[in-house]
Amino acid sequence: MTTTDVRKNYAAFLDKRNTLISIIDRQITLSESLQIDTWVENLQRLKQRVSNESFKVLIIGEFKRGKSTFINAMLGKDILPASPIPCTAIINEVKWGQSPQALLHYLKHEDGSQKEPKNIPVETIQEYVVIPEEPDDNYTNPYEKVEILYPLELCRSGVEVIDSPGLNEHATRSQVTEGYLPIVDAIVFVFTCEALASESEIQFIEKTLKPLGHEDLFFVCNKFDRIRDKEKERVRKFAISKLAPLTSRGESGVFFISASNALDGRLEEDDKRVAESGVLILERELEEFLTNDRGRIKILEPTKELQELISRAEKTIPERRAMLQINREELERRFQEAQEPLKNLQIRREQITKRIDQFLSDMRTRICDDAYEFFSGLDSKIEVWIEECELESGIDLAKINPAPWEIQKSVKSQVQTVLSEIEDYLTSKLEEEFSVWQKKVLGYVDSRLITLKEDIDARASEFLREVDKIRSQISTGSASTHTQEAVSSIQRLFYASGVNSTQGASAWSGGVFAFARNTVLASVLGGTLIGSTVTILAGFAGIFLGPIIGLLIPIIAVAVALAGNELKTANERIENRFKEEISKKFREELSNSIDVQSKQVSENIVNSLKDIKNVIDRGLASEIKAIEQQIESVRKDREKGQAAVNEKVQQLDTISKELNQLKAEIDDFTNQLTLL
Ligand SMILES: Nc1nc2c(ncn2[C@@H]2O[C@H](COP(=O)(O)OP(=O)(O)O)[C@@H](O)[C@H]2O)c(=O)[nH]1
Ligand SMILES: [Mg+2]
Repeated sequence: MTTTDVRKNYAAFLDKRNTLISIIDRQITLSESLQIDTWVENLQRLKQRVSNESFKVLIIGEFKRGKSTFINAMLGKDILPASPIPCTAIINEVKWGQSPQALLHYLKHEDGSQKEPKNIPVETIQEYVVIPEEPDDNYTNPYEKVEILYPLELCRSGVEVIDSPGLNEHATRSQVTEGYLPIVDAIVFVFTCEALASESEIQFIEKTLKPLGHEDLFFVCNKFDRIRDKEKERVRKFAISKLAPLTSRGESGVFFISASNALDGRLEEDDKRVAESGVLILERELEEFLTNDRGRIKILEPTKELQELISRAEKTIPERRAMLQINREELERRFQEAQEPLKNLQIRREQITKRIDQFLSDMRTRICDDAYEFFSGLDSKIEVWIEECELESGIDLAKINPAPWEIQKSVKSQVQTVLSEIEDYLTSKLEEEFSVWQKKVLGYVDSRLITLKEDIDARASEFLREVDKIRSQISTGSASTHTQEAVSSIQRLFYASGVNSTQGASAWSGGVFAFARNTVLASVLGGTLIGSTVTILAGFAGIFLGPIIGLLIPIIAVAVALAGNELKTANERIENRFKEEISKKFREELSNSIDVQSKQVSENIVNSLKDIKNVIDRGLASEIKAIEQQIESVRKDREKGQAAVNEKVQQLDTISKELNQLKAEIDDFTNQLTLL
């Protein structure tokens, strides 16, 4: 199989996307002739969204598994630095660009501000994205990520690849968890065959990836070339037994490849070597998953939305015709009569948004109380954890240089090692504890949101009934009987608001509820929920640990002076003292910050739900505007005189025909999509 075969599905996807865009464009033109600007804006947003759709593939794994090499192999070019020493220091996003370009993004400042990204030559990214070989103590990385734009075939097909440094590092883990897991389409987890499926790797899959809704993982067992032929079968069996149960793809989700052979093969145009590297079958599966599973949703969702917008436009044609044809006095009388109901609509709109505000504020209070209780409960837990903590590293007094001027320095380096071990240990304990709590809270959030949704749905139905009544009153002089809508009232508002209905749905299910893919609401609203964010874990575990190190150094220095010959007992004493001190300090910091922490957590959760209000409000506003713009347009036409009116009536016939035509095309298009 050649590379071109592999890319066929991507091409088919792009074709579909372009077809959809061209239908949207035609609908924009029609809405412009109807002079309903609010529709034009919504359609333009829809078009923007469809045009920007890409497939985001996240590559994760621990250090030196061959992630960067694998990405280079997929791209067929040595773009990312790869090396035997831990190398990538920051996240790299590789995407399509006409000419090579690299944008270096800075980390946000504490006050939330961020410097403009810096444009750097692609050849120099090494200097920025690589950890120095001998970083000094104070080495910190000022960058958030680098965005690499490159004219690569795979990226032209709409694929974006994200390379992450090792998951071994807390900072990377949280950046990946918060920033990328909620938005990526596919995850490739890279292992090395030389040390397959370690405890920490499995933990990350079970504790983080799966709860966030990523069931269909791709597992790559890399460096298969390093395994002796006679052991290959055994390794294969072992990997499958460990990994297949962790992905919904089962055995066919586990791949054995040599990324370096794949890369060299591509660079040397040696098809045989590429084929033997095992990378082709993986690429094909990935492509099928992206274009079929993910791609279908990416096209189908906006298609449904467009269908709804087209039928909305269709409904106004007879209304518009009637308004152009009745006598002038009668029309003005109806417009005047509509003023009061229109004002009432505005009031209803405000009531609905106030209701949502109130709801969110109640929720904030309740979550804050709950968080307070959670944080308070940590105190006794931390004590136990620290007691149970078995250190691998330790303080060895014998290795401490007793020369007075050296003590500080040699103690410091030992303390640092122990401290970072304890930090990792506590961090993972806290993360675990927090994720259990988070699940509980989000369960609560979800159930409250269902209630809110029912409430708003009822109010929205009333609102929309009112909208339809006004429209009919203006065009026919009497209120029509309400026709059954094909979509729910909330859905109609999502469409009218111009936001992605999946975004809307994810707002409902809680921005925080990244595993909302599996929630009740998700099934109520349909669609796959992407674009939600898990913000509440942010920066939580690391905060207490900062100032401890300074406190500990003197303790140890004193102990060293006292230890004399009894080194062994002294060591034990020191370690216990050390743990005690950390535990004390840690709990102290915690109890000082409980207030702030619980406020922060509840604030974060509620903030991520604010979209609900904005989306609904925009939908409500758009419905009102559409009526006003319709009236405005009719008025203008009538002011221009009878000839203009006649012309408009004729134009309406053409528009109506074109709408019919579009509708037929899009039905056809949808059928093709669902047949795929
Ligand atoms: N033998 C062998 N070495 C590999 C393979 N893939 C990567 N490597 C080497 O492993 C080291 C780490 O690779 P890198 O891509 O930087 O790993 P990362 O830290 O996961 O991004 C480099 O020296 C690579 O050349 C492979 O499939 N086979
Ligand atoms: Mg790397």
